[in-house]
Amino acid sequence: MTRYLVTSALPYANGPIHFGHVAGAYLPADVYVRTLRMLGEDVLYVCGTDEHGVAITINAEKAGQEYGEYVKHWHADIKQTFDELGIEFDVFSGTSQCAQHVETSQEFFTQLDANGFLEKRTTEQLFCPKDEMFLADRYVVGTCYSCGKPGARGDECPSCGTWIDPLQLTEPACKLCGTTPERKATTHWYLDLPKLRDAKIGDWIQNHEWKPNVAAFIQNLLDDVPQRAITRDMRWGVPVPSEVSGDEQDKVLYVWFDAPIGYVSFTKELMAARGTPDAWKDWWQSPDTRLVHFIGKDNIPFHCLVFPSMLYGVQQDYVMPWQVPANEFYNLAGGKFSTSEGRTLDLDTFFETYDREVTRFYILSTLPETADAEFNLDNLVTLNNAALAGNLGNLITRVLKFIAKNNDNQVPQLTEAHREQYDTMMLTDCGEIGDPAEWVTQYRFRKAAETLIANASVANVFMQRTEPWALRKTDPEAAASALNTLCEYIHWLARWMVPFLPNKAQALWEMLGRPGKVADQPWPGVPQRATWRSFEGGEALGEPAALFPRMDAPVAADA
Ligand code: B3M
Ligand code: ZN
Repeated sequence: MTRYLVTSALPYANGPIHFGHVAGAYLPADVYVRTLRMLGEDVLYVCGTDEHGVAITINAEKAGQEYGEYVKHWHADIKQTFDELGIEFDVFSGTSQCAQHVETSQEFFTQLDANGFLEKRTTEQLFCPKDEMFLADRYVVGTCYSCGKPGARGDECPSCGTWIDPLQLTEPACKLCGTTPERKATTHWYLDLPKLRDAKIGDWIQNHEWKPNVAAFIQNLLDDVPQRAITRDMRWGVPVPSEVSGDEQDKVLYVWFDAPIGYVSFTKELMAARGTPDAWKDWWQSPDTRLVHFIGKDNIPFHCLVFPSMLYGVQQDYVMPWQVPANEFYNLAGGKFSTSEGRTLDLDTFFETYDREVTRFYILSTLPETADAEFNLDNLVTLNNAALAGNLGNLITRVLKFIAKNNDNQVPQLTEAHREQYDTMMLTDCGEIGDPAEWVTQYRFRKAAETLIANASVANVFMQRTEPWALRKTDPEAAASALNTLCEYIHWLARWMVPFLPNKAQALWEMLGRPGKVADQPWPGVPQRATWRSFEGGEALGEPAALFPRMDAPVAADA
């Protein structure tokens, strides 16, 4: 049994989550976690909202809300969407709410400082004389010095992605009042990334095996690593520890410094709630842990360079990331999903019409694993009607309804004389049966979903070849044996479905008359002739129902 510590990027508590986020970092992680659990691995899945930073304070101010109240609202909204999509964490906390977060973040700061990886410097920063505040990050806007486009912010240029030095912006302005800022001296702490690179992280990054699209990104990351300021002049955030800040009370840790530490503090919170407060160390400070960060590609520098540097720099035996399965972007009909630009779907209305698990399966089938991909409602309907209703659902409904009607809803008998013939037909002759888990563990979720459907096709071929409803009239024993074989195979499908369609899998499990939770079953792998059967015949089945109703083509207004 291997220990897997799985995280998904902490969503900002700054607006609703959309399918772009879901496809990037959450759904794949949930499928991965569910699969590993059935494979018998020891898994912890940690997430929560990212609640600090200037993007949040600006929007809370606009909404006229207290920061704490604002982030709690979005925390609950985001959590609800995850619940609706069946994305289940062991802990879903928040960086301003977790009781362990301030202390843990301050400890990282203090240790990095003690180990010589922080540098304190007084420099000039942009200050708005009207609002009487330093303009951290997004509080300043201007023209990008790299691509020349307007709309660059003090942290990043949205047009070209450059990390911005606000002092170099052309025509800087205060985001709040438009005033041209002045320069004023202030003291900040910088994470010495060049030093950390030379001490260890550079070699580690270069020798580590990354997912191919991540490896391509990483090549450029090391050449030009700057020191990064990790403190800000503002009040919302984790305060800079008072031993170092002295009388400077208005400084907090930069949101990107404290956010990844959330993975650690949320684990501490969970273990404290379980009554084993020290158990977090078994996960974070054990060399055997496989730490896996699911993220969108824009978060690669932080998860492959900055956070590993912090984990190493505190010198407390923290584990390094094992894999960082980053996805490309998932778009909505040709453009980015964007809540601020109104390019999004209202999920409450959406889920009134579209089944949540079908949506989940569709997103998995179109994940942006190696290239950008897109959510398209017509394709969702087509996938439902062909792969789910037409293939998987058709098989299940036809077999189980037929048995309910004609065999008193009991598993038909397998006659010894037909066993070998039907084993061979189902397991060998009707098509290749693959193991979806083999793809999941390689982060190939689209392939995994395809494999599930391909496995259902095998049984559909078997059903067409044996035609039990016709065969029943000429050879009832053969027909019963064929139906028994189909029940057996559907019993495999129910377990293969769990990571992708957890609630439908459970419903199917109950239709098969099986007790308990199908998710608690061990992962079945691929059926082996000698051991694959479990129904003797005569077992009572549950009530059959259609799992995947056909959908109508979307009306234009939906799309
Ligand atoms: N809050 C999410 C984003 O960049 C950011 C991730 C933090 S992970 C530690 O969309
Ligand atoms: Zn730019």
